[in-house]
Amino acid sequence: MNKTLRFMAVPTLALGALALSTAPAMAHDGPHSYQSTLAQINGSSASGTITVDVTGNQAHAVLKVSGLAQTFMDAPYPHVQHIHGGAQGTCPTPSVDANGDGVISTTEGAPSYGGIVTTLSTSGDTSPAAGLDLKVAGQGGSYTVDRTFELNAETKAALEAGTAVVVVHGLDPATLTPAAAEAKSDLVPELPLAATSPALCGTLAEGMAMPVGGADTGVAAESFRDSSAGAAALGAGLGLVALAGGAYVIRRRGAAA
Ligand SMILES: [Cu+2]
Repeated sequence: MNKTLRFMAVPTLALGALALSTAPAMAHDGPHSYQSTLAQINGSSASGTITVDVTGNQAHAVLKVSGLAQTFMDAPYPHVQHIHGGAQGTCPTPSVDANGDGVISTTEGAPSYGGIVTTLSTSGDTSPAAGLDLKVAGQGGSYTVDRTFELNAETKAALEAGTAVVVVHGLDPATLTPAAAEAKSDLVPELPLAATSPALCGTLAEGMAMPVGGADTGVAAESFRDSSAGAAALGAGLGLVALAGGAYVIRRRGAAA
């Protein structure tokens, strides 16, 4: 953990300076609402939704997930989770699994969704510096993270360009091949590959009430929405209810045993 923190300290300073230098350039600022229904990657059976409401440089994000890996070393599983941005604005497909281990690692997915621009932490720092801090990661299989924070320039630009992608990390090693379950993380060698690999992914697209801004990348964002967002939004509502019911049954059974 110490090693990680020290490693992250330098990019923080650099990003802070960048944010200061570019933030004033963005002035047009009515409220905007971005949403995504998160898709499963790497064989996860989770589901999730996120809304990010933006007014000026203020963001209000509500992330709801369920069905993620629940425990890690007898403790609630820490799911690091971020808004990535600045790349293609897409979620990676199995074709990017360069080393053929059956897992799309965070690094293998980066050409699709880019680097971390915001950490969807449970408290405190929401900058990329908190990206691998397990103490402020989502905890357990199902939870809601509701945060209001100052939007940095990179995240704002990614939202406006349609390249902002929400990624929730952390797989159940039992669902991977034995070799992949034993492999070390591509990000933090002290952690297993499963801990940092993506489980849920979704591109943030601007919601119905607001006109879509970006001319260049608006096409990609719109086609994503058309293909999945409408039907998925309806399906997710029903699916979340079903999942919540299932989790309750499992807990009751566990408690009785
Ligand atoms: Cu991430």
